[in-house]
Amino acid sequence: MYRSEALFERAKKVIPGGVNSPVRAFGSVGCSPRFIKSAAGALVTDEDGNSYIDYVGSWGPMILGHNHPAVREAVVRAVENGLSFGAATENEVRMAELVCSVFGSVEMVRMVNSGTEAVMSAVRLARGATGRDKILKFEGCYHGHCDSMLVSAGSGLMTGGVSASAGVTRGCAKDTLTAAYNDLSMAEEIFEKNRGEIAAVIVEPVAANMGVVPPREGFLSGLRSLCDREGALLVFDEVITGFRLSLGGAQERFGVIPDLTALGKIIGGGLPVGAYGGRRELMEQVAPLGRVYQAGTLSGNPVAMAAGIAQLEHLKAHPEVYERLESLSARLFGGIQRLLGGCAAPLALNFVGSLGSLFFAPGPVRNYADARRSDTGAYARYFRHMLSRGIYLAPSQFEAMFLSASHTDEHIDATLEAIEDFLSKESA
Ligand code: HOZ
Repeated sequence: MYRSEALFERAKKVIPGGVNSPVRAFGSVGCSPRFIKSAAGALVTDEDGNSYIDYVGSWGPMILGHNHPAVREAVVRAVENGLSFGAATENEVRMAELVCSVFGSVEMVRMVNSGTEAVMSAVRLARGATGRDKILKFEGCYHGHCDSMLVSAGSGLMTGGVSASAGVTRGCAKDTLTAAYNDLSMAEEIFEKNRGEIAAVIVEPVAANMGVVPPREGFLSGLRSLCDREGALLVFDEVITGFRLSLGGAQERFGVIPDLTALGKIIGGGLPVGAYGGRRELMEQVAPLGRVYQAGTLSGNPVAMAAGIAQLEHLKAHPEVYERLESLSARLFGGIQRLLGGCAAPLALNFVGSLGSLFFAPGPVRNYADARRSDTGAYARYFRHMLSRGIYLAPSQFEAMFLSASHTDEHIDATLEAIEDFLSKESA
């Protein structure tokens, strides 16, 4: 038995499903998860010594590649000074200054420990600031696992074939309204029916948890105008897009400015960090200045701050990282597009910058209903074929492919070759 398989058997006895986050269980791709021992650059290596070209990148944060020396060295230096103080530190100030300097819409920011916490806190702040209860979210967008966001959610819920989690009270779910992604008129109708009751619209500016679904022209700016007209706040969940689609996130790339921004993953350089921020007068409503309570012993943890600062400073000092990501994206996704041109199977490719998804569905894929038409059995075959060729993709149709600055043209060409072989095998 392979070591990964043996570990999975042991894990299943003591961890629900053998994993600490559902998608990792490989449940929808028909094989058992690879247990990862180490990672460097664009490669991950499993417990059996197999190395793979990695397109998961820890689900986003490894924008520079795994174990980047600048980040690793900053962590080692920080560890020498202690692990957690539960007290204010200079690095928290540096981190906040850094985030405010790259996100034009963020004048003040609060550090938390994950994207889930960032969203949960931003939603609470939106409710506290507006005195309204309801939140509008979009089907298939995933905003972490706080109760109010587990309604029509993407990511692992889609893989598991459900759209809502058990354990969320009806009372909580009734305040979460949902519209189809990219459907501005549906959002407008919902506002009409709930006039004066919606605190905020929360959206992934590029949806990346039902596979990647870009916003239609005018969708994000339409949401901005709608929120302004209705006195609601616009919250961008940039946990995946922040610092990735450009240094200033999707809001910079698309030129639409939210009231509040939730950040996660990338901001920790690989350690558990999230953050939420926005305009000063909103953020001043957070305790201890205001009446919206949010706290955490490990928030602003010194080791996590050191990792995050190192990664963000590197990104800020090296704008060529973004040029590189765009050129890798053109090579990979342009290459896949060309392969699809010669292929009769119903496949659709969506991508924005260094994020993309190949859907085993007839295109276009513009929302949850379109994504749901995917042939997940075909994705599972594709996943296993790619894994056998040394390429590690997201173990679900409904997640993204993440490029890092450590991928090379050779990695991309090997990936394209494996995809081409898969497509010709499937059509034979
Ligand atoms: N929900 C995450 C992807 N959108 C997966 C997290 C993980 O398994 O680490």
